[in-house]
Amino acid sequence: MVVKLQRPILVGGLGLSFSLWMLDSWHDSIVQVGEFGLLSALAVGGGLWLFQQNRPKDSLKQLNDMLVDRATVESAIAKTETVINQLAQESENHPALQTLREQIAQLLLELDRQEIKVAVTGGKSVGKSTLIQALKQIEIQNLVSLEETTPLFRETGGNSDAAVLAEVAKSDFVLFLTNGDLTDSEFQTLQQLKAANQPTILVFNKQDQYLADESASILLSLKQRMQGNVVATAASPIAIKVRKHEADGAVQEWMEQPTADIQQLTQHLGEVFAQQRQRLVWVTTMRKAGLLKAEAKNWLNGTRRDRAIPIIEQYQWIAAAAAFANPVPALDILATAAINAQMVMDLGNIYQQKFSLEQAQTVAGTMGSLMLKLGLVELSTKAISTVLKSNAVTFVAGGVVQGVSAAYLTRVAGLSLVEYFQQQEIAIDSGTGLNLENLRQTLQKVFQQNQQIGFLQGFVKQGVKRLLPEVQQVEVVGIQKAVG
Ligand SMILES: Nc1nc2c(ncn2[C@@H]2O[C@H](COP(=O)(O)OP(=O)(O)O)[C@@H](O)[C@H]2O)c(=O)[nH]1
Ligand SMILES: [Mg+2]
Repeated sequence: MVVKLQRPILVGGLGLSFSLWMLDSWHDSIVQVGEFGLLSALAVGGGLWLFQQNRPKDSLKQLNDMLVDRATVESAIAKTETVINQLAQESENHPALQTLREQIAQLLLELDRQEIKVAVTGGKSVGKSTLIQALKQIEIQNLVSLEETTPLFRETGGNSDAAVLAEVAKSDFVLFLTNGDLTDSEFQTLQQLKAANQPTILVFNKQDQYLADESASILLSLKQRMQGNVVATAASPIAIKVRKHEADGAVQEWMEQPTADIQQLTQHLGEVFAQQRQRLVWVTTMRKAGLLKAEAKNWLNGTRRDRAIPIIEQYQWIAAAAAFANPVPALDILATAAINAQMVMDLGNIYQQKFSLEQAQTVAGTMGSLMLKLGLVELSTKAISTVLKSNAVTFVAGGVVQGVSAAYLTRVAGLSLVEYFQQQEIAIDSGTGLNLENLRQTLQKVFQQNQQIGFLQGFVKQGVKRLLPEVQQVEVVGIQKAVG
């Protein structure tokens, strides 16, 4: 302890950056000092104000960095409303409309919400309930509600963490509890919260379970990982044995429960809530508007997809028939039949991406050369002929490979366009500026999704049935014979 206590005295004589660096570790030693009840007795003196400045300001800073004001939130809500209105326009009686509209009305009211909602989360038994009890006893501030989530990181139930986080997303401030060094999943969850713009502070609870040195070094490493945004607490410190020696030599012993050590936390919360109450609510409302917009867009994409799939299927069989009737070398399939500019236009229409015929032809051409470059044409014709040969079909009529391949490539192209359009902002018209890199990735992804052998077998069967209905019958008869 003595060694550590010398640090503050050093600070004054060192360069600023070094002292700032020192502050972190210095803070830790103060915490320990506090534990031993010596703080007041020490000549920390003039340095103390520096220590005060080193309170975990980072969730405050984090909030200040979130450039959000009332107007920004209102405009986010308006954007969400646009998507909902678009859904109403395209699917008048959509079952989700009512709740979406109720939620958007709610968001406008939320802007003036007074009560701050704090979510207390973390793994099982980290002390969430205990901390809430302790905080309630000293009443951090009025108009604050504390809510404990179900524990994170339980092995059972795959997506239960996602459900917890969805719940947490509705709160204004998150206390994330841990009892020591962060596990990988704890760290990842904290990153997720950060990415979601959720003001959070990491609470290192049960620090009493460690020796002072240990807990100081844990706190230091937590701070390094969390850019300082950490406080240490002991919501319910272990009872300690007190021994009293009487004058007559008798010894009395009893257990004493130390009071909760949550002062760092309450001070921090006090500052955050005093300075940032309004902003906290805005940030939350902004997040909720974003989530609601995503939900509305999801529904919208769903209804659009329902209209897009039959169109793709239609073009798929047109392409199949054309390539079957007029077989060309496999690699030329694209050029002749597969990606129809008219399909690009039809799909674009569904997704409010208007193309002129000329633009659609460019898109079709671009997709064709991308598919060729990515090797998708070769891969699929090979896969399709393999499936055809291994099928019960004993002969493969000329043109079948070409026909089925054309259908398959049309499908991949159509689904890729759907996927690509889905990612676009709603209500931004013009489909001119095609993001090629994005399209390339989408094509690859969709191709891989439709590459499974099971899918290909089904697709080939369907194609054969379309192109050669009589072969299908032969095949069926053949199977029946084999069974009989
Ligand atoms: N030593 C110690 N134990 C604690 C502390 N906080 C909570 N506990 C104990 O940890 C256990 C789990 O606490 P609980 O609040 O139920 O955890 P929850 O599952 O996160 O709600 C209980 O036995 C608490 O008494 C603390 O700061 N120090
Ligand atoms: Mg609990």
